[in-house]
Amino acid sequence: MTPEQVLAIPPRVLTQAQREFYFSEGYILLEAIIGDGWVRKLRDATDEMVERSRKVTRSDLIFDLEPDHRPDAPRLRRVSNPTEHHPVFWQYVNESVLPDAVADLVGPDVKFHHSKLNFKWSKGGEEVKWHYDISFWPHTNYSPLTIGTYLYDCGMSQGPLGVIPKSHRIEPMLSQYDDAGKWVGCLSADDAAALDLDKAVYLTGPAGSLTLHNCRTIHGSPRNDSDLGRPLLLYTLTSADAFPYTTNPIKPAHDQMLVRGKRAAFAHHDPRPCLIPPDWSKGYTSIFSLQQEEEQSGAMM
Ligand SMILES: O=C(O)CCC(=O)C(=O)O
Ligand SMILES: [Fe+2]
Repeated sequence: MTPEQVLAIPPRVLTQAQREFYFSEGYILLEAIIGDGWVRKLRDATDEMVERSRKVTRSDLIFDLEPDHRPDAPRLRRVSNPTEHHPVFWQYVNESVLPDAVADLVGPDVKFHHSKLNFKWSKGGEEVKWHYDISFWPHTNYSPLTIGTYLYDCGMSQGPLGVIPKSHRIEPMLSQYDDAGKWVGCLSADDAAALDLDKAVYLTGPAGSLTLHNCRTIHGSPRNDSDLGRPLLLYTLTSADAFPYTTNPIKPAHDQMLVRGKRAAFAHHDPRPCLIPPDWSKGYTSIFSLQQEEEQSGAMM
């Protein structure tokens, strides 16, 4: 659906002004929209995942670990596909207000693409450099968006998600390959320096806040040198009429399942070209490993 078609349908949870803001700016922050009940369940499920990680010594398909992760002092970068590893993460994306908020931005038929739980551990959780998501997993249109849920309060010192307003409109798309043609998954230093970085908006908020950014919106997040961790639970959802045309890099079991509405009868195609990733069927390295230039062949996001 086009933004105009989406906006013509009465909203479920957002105001019309919030929807218009998202389409104009490429992001929106919904402060403390998730109730305490869900926040508690998500924190407990996250704690269980951290407990399980104590037995893991090197990054694998589920756990992406910082190099100094230890059984008695876990340091996780990411849990991939959390919806497959704890039922609460799948219940949340189906039964909470989250998919209703997304339906207000992509239309009533909403599909799951993937999920991940990014930690940004206290005292050294790594920076995520400026990048946009869609060229990791191109789709027939630009409805895909990523929703972050803050499980705890996130202030400036915890490495909040930062977005560049209106960057989803940049044409043509900037490259995420280096000068030698190697995929780096982020903008070059020159392209990043040419952005309006002083206009970056850092999405800080209390526990239960949602960050929503469009798949073309340039975003990143600073290091977390504070004493508090910053678990950020991320889901990528799309309009049901958006179809991926490259391999899903992390092969989620729930890929393409509907979380609201019905299956699309027709694919919607946006004519604007999309930067293509490397062939993920040959292996995928997480954005963290990639951006920190670590060799972890086979490690998955
Ligand atoms: O964890 C973050 O701050 C952002 C991560 C992100 O943008 C991504 O994984 O694509
Ligand atoms: Fe991203």
